[in-house]
Amino acid sequence: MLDVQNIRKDFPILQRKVNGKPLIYFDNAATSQTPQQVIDVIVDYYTNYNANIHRGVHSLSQEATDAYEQARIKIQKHFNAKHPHEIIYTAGTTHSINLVANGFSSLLQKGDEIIVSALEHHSNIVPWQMLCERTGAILKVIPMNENGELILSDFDALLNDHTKLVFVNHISNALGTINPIEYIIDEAHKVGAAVLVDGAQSCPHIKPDVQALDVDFYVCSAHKLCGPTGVGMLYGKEDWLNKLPPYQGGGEMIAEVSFEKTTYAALPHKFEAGTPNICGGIAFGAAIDYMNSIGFDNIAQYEHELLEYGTEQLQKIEGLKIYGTAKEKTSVISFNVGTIHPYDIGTILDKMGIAVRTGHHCAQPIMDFYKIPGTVRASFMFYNTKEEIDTFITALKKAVMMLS
Ligand code: 7TS
Repeated sequence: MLDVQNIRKDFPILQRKVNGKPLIYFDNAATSQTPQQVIDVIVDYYTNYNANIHRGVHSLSQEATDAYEQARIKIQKHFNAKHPHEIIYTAGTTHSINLVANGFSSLLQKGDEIIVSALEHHSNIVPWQMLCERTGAILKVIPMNENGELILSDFDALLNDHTKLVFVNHISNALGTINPIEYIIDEAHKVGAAVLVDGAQSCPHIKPDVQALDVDFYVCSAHKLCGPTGVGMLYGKEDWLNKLPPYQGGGEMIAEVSFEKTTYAALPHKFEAGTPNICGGIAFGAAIDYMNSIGFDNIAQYEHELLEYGTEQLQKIEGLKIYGTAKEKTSVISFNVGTIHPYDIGTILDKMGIAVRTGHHCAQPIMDFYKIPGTVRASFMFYNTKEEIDTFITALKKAVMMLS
């Protein structure tokens, strides 16, 4: 059982008012809030040991390097990667995906096939389209059903000897569907394809074991799991990371440079050109510590209760339709009420201190599937409460009355 009232005290932002009303933050799928424990780590870094890493003999530089590399080990242990050098710091999920897509440019040939799912965020569609343009590879899509679940028999039918890569998110940001990644990874491996799992939405709810999953690449952003923005990670199996060429050239990623020839640094530095987000990396580690102190089983159980309660209450509102009713889903509820535009609902809710996301959620193909311009999306995190859901429902009813 979570002591939610105590947990809420860790998040200073939850004390503030918005438009004169206590903030109710239901936009967690876009970004999560930051606990004091992580804020303290950020303040401590800039107050006491801000310095560039891996290049100074002085104490500050060594302290910063140690903290940054310790955080990498925390991330490695959390995701159960075999080696710390299989964890590449990036600016976030989008950066991680682009790094892999860019690397595959030199490994693919015309006619090779890449499979993505119908449930992807734009960041897991566009880089692969760009890769196809560069290489002549062909993009195929696993379709979804009305509930927002992938149709696995169609996935099976898409796989063949030409399939080189499969990309799928672990959890859909627009609908909350939890995808059967174990099955997808196993089947893709049977035809020799590599699999990248986009964990942007799963990392705050599930603790994945990348070795048990046998996944080739797993990516996520720190800001989704109570860490800062502008930092994330790419996990890649050592063999794959060695095969991929560097993404960006610059300092830190080289072994030796001359005008005739440059050799690259070993993993992970080969992919970490330039001065990184040092403080962000350290705070990413602190965020993982924080999430683990709460416990992922506790988080999943409590958020599931919020999902069930929220769904039940929303379904009582006349004309409300929920998009995404997969059997396996996380605490994301996407909906519309009648023909009211989602943006109008979001604007009125904001006046009442309630933050939800409205629009296509960077997943336009999903909106096209349902033939809608967008949805209102409420996404819950372990620091939200049933009382907040009650206030949200009352506010939503008011908004619907005003707009009908
Ligand atoms: N993949 C998924 C599944 C996501 O939900 C997001 C962000 C990304 C990739 C991109 O992550 P970034 O950290 O690189 O931006 N999703 C959302 C969202 O649902 N609302 O705002 C951002």
